[in-house]
Amino acid sequence: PPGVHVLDISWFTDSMREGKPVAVETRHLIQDAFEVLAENYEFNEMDGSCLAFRRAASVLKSLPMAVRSLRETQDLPCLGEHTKAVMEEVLRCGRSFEVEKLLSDERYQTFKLFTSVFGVGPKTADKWYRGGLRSFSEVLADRSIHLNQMQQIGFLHYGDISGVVSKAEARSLRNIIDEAARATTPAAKVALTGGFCREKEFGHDVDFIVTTPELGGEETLLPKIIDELKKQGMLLYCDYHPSTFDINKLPSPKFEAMDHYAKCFLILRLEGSRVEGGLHIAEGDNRGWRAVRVDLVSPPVDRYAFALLGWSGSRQFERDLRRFARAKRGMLLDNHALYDKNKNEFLAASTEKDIFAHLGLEYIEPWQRNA
Ligand code: TTP
Ligand code: MN
Ligand code: MN
Ligand code: MN
Repeated sequence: PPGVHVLDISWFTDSMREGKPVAVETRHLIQDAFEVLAENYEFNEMDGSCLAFRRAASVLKSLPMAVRSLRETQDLPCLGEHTKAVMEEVLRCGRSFEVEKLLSDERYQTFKLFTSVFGVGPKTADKWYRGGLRSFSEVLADRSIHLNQMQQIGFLHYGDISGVVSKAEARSLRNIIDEAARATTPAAKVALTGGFCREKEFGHDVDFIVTTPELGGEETLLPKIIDELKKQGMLLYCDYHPSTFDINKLPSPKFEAMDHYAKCFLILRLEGSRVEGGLHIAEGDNRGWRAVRVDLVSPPVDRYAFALLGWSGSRQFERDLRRFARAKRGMLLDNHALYDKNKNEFLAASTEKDIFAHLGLEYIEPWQRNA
């Protein structure tokens, strides 16, 4: 009803008690429809429209109950004409014809397939699609195509990497990274971040922040850990990016989503684990191991809180937090720092709680950040 705030759940719970029928399924139908549309905009590199649908999906996700009529959404933020039209269709017909058309669209299907390969983005997918290619076998048979190392490894381990990573696997990897870090740098600290620190059951990779208590100690940390993993025969692929972080260059004119810390995107061989029902293109099936994606980032210890908040995600939560900081507080937040434009100064923080406090927000735990 008018005047009900998006976060006020009493109205929804009241209608539940009155026993009104609630289409729980509809909620997923709408969110899935939004995701397909967002994805298609991503394929077409229409970032604005893509974000609009992701944001709308995130607003619906934040509601305690499914939306039952368009009228209920009139006070919700971030819902535009197009999103509302899709919603109305799903509420009325149980499906969206625009989405169904996309799902059976050859271009959408092919982009979805190609971009599911590690190292293949919309640009490469577009090139292959325009070259008339529609399947992996066509791509792999085409002699005019040069696959870079990332894409080669992406095809090689396709079945494993496109499968989900479980919590148990994340735990094993935590021990492995812990040991590799401490074997080379006894004082090293390892923290689980990304989706698994938000207590998600499954992920597409496992993310860690590693640092040392002493400033500067982080500079050699990642290369050492990578060497150690290699020595143990676990390293299948490593894309290492040295730090480009320069404290004197803050604030950057445009606070960015990507950060300047040393980081590596890895594919590790995890023993005693396998992907159920994975589609293996180039590997035998009788293995006692699987390939798994791992990200490591190593900020200097005095930047730790900002790096942790940035890497804890979700991406949508990060976007919204930054937008809130800018629009409502006149502050710039990124993975490196918080800058107060009113006072023209940086605000120091040694914990995530400090950052929430600077922003005048109640602290919320990572599992509450699954926007
Ligand atoms: P992801 O690992 O992509 O996402 P996720 O862990 O939330 O979900 P999943 O892996 O299960 O799909 O990214 C984790 C966070 O790291 C995300 O909030 C964005 C952030 N990030 C950066 O801040 N800088 C970077 O360079 C990268 C690669 C990620
Ligand atoms: Mn992740
Ligand atoms: Mn992801
Ligand atoms: Mn990641």
